[in-house]
Amino acid sequence: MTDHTDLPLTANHWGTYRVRSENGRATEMYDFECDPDPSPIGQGALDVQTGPTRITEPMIRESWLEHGAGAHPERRGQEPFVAVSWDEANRLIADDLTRISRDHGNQSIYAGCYGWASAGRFHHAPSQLKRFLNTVGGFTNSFGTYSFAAAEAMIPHVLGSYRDYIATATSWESIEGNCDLFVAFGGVPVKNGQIESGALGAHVQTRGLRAARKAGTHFVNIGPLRSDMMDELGAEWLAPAPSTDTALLLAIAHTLLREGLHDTAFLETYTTGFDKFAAYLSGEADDTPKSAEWAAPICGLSADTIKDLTRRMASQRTMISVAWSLTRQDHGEQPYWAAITVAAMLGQIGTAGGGVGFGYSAENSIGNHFTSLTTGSLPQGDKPITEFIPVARITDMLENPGGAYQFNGQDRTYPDIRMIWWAGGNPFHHHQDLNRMLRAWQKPETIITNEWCWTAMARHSDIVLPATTPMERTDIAMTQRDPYIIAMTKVTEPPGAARNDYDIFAGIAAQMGAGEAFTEGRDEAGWLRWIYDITRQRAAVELPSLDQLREDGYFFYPPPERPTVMLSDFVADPVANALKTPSGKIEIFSETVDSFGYDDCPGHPVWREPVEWLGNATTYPLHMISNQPKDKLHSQLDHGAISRKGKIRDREPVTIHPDDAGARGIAGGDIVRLFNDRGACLGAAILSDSVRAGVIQISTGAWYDPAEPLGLCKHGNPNVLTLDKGTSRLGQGPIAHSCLVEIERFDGTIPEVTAFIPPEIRTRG
Ligand SMILES: Nc1nc2c(c(=O)[nH]1)N[C@H]1C(S)=C(S)[C@@H](COP(=O)(O)OP(=O)(O)OC[C@H]3O[C@@H](n4cnc5c(=O)[nH]c(N)nc54)[C@H](O)[C@@H]3O)O[C@H]1N2
Ligand SMILES: Nc1nc2c(c(=O)[nH]1)N[C@H]1C(S)=C(S)[C@@H](COP(=O)(O)OP(=O)(O)OC[C@H]3O[C@@H](n4cnc5c(=O)[nH]c(N)nc54)[C@H](O)[C@@H]3O)O[C@H]1N2
Ligand SMILES: [Mo]
Repeated sequence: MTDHTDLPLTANHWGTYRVRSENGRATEMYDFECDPDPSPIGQGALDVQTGPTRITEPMIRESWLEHGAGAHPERRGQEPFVAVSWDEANRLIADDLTRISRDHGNQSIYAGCYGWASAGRFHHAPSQLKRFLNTVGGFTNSFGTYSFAAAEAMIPHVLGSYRDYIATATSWESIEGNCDLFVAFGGVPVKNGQIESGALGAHVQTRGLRAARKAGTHFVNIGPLRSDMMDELGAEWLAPAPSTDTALLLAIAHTLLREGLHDTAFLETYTTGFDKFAAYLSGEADDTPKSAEWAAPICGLSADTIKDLTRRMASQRTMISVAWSLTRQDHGEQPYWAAITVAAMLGQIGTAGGGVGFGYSAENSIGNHFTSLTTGSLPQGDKPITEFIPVARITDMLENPGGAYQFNGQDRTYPDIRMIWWAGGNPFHHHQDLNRMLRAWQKPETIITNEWCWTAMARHSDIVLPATTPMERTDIAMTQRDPYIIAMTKVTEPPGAARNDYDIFAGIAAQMGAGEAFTEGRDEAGWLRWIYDITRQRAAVELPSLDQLREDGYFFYPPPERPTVMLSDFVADPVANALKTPSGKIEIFSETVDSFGYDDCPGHPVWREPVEWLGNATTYPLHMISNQPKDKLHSQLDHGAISRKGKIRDREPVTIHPDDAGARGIAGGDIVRLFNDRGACLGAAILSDSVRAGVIQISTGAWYDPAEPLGLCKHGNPNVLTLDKGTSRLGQGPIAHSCLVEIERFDGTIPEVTAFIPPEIRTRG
């Protein structure tokens, strides 16, 4: 193997790479020498650094420029843009911000700005935007993530924190040789473990899985896709109907209770409220015992299968993994609460290889062995405004200014939004029911986006500010959940007038007389030093100087000597290490949650029928799973070579069970139309029995590509079909995975995919 260790490093959420550049352009990327299992996703970045999809000048939508803010909002996404200078863009933005702030107050500016942006501690676009707006009066923020909003609201009531237990998942080293039975709801999808938010040095998921298997762990993959578990693990596959995991977990709990297989000593010492939950399980509370016989028709598994699995879980060291996807379904709070409860009944929480884990391989850190390091970051400044919405309630907010809603025990009202500003995210990728969102999109007077490429979000904005990519800037990649600290090097020049997000905001701040407040007199180098110094002060071992880090390229932050076991401190001493819950214990019944009085999320785990699932499927008989793509991160690099290679006839592949395809006359490679009352999209059929009958799978990430008739995406973005509704009043999380559709062969003239052709751009003569 050729040695490329003399080349500079760059990093992104999918890994670290060495980059060769010629004449100021990146030409070649090589896998990082410390990574035993590098991801190909990064290679997709090379061919799109320049070219037609790249935005190289500030752009303003024609009507907005000619007639001012609020002009013809219905033309967003259809009208040409006019290229302008930075001076003009800065002046127009400064004037409009001043106007909106004066006339409507800064809470009318929505900059919740959810999105993954790029790795690099300083050039993190959403942090830059939020800091900037805080220096000029503030904005309405968002709370939580699309990844697991339901758990972020729910689990603090149960375990005292959710994030703490994401960061301390029992590591693969503890599972290897200790875990007999690994029961994975949603599998252990190594396609997802390619990613770590904020970058990673070494991919460890396949190695961890293989080591566990070799040491004797038996894997059970519970979910709609056989491919959620590597074939070589020889996993048993159980495929309940999607969105019914809670019923299955309740039946496991019921069986444990009825057969006396539960650990009463553990429940007594470490939990509270089991009696109330037991009354629900046994049917004492509502006349419905949550038995295996009860769950069998709901899940589509036999009662014997459920009981057999339960007995095996009780007789061996068992790890329960619950994929993050389980939170992105209707009542997504429940599967997590129920899984923690079952793990508590098994009494193995805190033991090596036993207990519960939140989403093994959802990202590379889950199961990785590392010491948490709270790194420095760009300060967001004082917050003049504390208004927020739960992140996935954006359309509700736009439709309903002043409208009342509930969230995690709070009675709240939606602000009246006049301006939206996004940097580092793409709601046309991430949000549900895009046709509904598009209608609401007409509400704001001004929509501004910082982007480097012509995503649907950029196209549907009034003002587009051209940003840089990681290879075009100097930074430090480091995160709390990966042991590698990477010195990112600028290896190429930004094209045209593209600027770092930092410089974009510094320019507008200067225009508004807030330049000094935003920059504090620091440039990129100054902030990097500032952020790194703070990180060094917080580190448990001496970190190299910044100059030394740059010379070495990276630093490996030593992991703890002993493998991590989640909640082992609490189990060793539940008094000294009490949880941050009201009782200090695991709350199987939560007085707090009960006091909210929500019937869609009462005081203990419950089964509530999802709004859409196979159990109520009539007009639209198929359950659509729109999971994470294996060849990109969300919509990022969909225009790059790696993602485009995965498409069939330019469309996103749709996996269908051969029986479902046969019944509809669909053959492999056919262009198909997926539809329901909310919208439709095209895709290309793959027939496979690795998907459960009655379920179709289409990954997210195809750039939204609307066509006439309105409501159709030509390319395959599943979010034209998904339902936009909160998980419950507690979490208000997104429910993308609870969605019914129908599918048919598309026999019409197949429209060209135009998502990668930029909008019309006019230059002023
Ligand atoms: N149907 C369905 N929908 C889903 C999901 C699902 O499972 N099913 N999953 C959900 C989940 S878990 C998530 S996390 C979301 C993800 O949703 P997002 O995080 O919004 O998706 P990304 O495509 O990562 O968007 C990041 C954007 O930032 C831009 N960007 C990158 N670097 C920079 C930079 O330095 N500066 C600027 N200005 N821009 C930059 C990229 O070009 C990209 O357009 O999607 C959610 N949506
Ligand atoms: N390559 C790649 N990796 C990624 C990402 C990416 O975009 N690309 N995104 C990252 C992000 S932001 C996140 S949040 C994580 C998300 O991690 P996850 O939430 O785990 O991701 P998904 O791929 O949506 O879901 C995993 C599997 O859960 C199964 N599943 C869906 N619904 C159900 C259900 O009701 N019951 C059961 N038992 N199983 C179900 C599906 O078969 C699916 O393949 O992935 C991260 N990793
Ligand atoms: Mo996510």
